[in-house]
Amino acid sequence: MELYSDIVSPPCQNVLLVAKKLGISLNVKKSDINVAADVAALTKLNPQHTIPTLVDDGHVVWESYAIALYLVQKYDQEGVLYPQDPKVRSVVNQRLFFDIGTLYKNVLAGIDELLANKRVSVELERKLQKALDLTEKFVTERSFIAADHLTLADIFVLGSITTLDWLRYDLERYPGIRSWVKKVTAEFPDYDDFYKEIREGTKQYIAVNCPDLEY
Ligand SMILES: N[C@@H](CCC(=O)N[C@@H](CS)C(=O)NCC(=O)O)C(=O)O
Repeated sequence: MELYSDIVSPPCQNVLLVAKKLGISLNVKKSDINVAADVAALTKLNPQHTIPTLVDDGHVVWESYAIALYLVQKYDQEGVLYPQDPKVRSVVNQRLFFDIGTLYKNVLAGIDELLANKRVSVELERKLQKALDLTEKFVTERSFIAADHLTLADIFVLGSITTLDWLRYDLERYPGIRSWVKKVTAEFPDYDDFYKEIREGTKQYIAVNCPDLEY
């Protein structure tokens, strides 16, 4: 399976972590969304030309949440990352939809504002705080964010929290999130190297594409 990906992209990071946890090796094709040739190659597969894009024996899947669901349906027969119990699964789904529609959405909006106006508006700061207050509640209700073990929801919400690095967001007032991050990342033996790769890739990306931003 090929994954068109760039480590700088949070949705790609999430899919890479899902694959790691499932023990699947993906043939990663580095795809830079600012390079015309890469975008042209990607557009042939995915008219939305977004990364991550997965190709499995000619079958193309994009949208990171859809890719993750495809991978668990194919490789997680026991339903570890995506539990089969409808009630537990509904909590995983709720957290995933919360992530795409609220948490990650506001993190991304914060980055957009920072890039456009050099600061995050008070209104967005308030929305972000509300999303993080909810996240703090979710991660302290159970051992992990949606169950008593790691699920897809932990991986995707971790991606959003990691992306807060772009905003140099201080998580001081969220002790639950900070200890949950340690617990989730401990589930990946090579997470430190993975995080280093994210930081280095993002630093380079910012130096080229948004040099005014401190990271
Ligand atoms: N909702 C999508 C977002 C994917 C996305 O927008 N990826 C960005 C990089 S982080 C991208 O490919 N942008 C290029 C484009 O939109 O042309 C997902 O979760 O996969």
